Amino acid sequence: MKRALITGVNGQDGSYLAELLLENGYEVYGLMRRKSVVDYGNVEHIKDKINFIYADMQDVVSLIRAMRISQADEVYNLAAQSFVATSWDTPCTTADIDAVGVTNMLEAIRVVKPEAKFYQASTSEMFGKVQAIPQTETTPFYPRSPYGVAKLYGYWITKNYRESYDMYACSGILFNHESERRGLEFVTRKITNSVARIKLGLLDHVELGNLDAKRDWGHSKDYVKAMWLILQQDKPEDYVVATGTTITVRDFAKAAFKAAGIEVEFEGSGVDEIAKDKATGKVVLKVNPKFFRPAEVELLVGDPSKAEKELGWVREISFDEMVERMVANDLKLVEKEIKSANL
Ligand code: F7E
Repeated sequence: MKRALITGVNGQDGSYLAELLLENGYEVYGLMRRKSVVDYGNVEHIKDKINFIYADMQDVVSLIRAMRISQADEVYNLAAQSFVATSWDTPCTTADIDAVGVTNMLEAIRVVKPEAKFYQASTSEMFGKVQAIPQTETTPFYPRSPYGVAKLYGYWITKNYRESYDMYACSGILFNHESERRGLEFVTRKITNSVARIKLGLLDHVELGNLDAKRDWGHSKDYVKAMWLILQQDKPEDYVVATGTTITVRDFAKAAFKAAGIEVEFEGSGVDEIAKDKATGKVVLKVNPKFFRPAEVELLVGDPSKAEKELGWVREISFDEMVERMVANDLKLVEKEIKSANL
């Protein structure tokens, strides 16, 4: 039986990956940070099948302990301060976790079990102000946020440990991936949850930032399969994981409203842009500059050819299906909320 250690196990990706590894007969270990209230997050439904170890990415001793306990054959480093906007508020913590934290994990592996395979959750945010379209494994990086800069360190230190110590250490450069389990602060889930609230009468309108930003959006469940495949190869290499298509935030919102049966039309521009419900004329979306970022990543679109060819990775959930699933899930959650509050 293979043993896997997942950092960030209770996040969106950690939960889908834990499900996948359990289905494949792995013994799964997950890092937990101590909090006064225990929160299993997205793994509540499988918490009895996961061996939790208290540890912290900023505490290398705790990571060494986690490696000793788990004796992991595969380590998936998904723990991160992953919200780009917050990285301007907490740049140092972001660097401690997303950059130095990677070295901490690699050192723990090197000390306890150097033959263990290591997956680093690298990100399309490293491409930032893109130097080529679409972005591939050889596109130069130009990060645009403290998050992107920290992640770039994580990418390079992973490559460096591979080259310095001959470790099986590699990165998946994953483009945006979303799901029903996405945190509410990310734009996709903020939109689908707000759409559900608008549809069910709990909210007038949603306020968003830059509607022109373009992202390459896939479903997390498909992307964790790529993580696993990356660690099943003969040679450790880095891979771009993406859909190859790009969509604006505006069009994501349009698709989400449509999935809830609301046709919207946009009018105005810049900070005055709004969207109205075509049937009622009511304003359901406004722009609020509060959500603009100090530096923006305007366009991301990845080329997944290498992953498709070498890993045999295929994406199964289309953009439309993903949006429909997210909206249906949020409608259900909001209905439940209404029932339990007797609204
Ligand atoms: O923003 C724009 C915002 O926060 C997407 C993380 O998983 O993917 C994610 O990073 C876009 C940006 O994700 C709002 O300005 C407009 O252009 O959903 P997001 P992200 O920054 O792309 C990468 C691959 C990661 O690695 C990250 O960890 O949407 N936007 N209006 C907004 N964004 C938010 N959050 N809220 C708004 O109201």
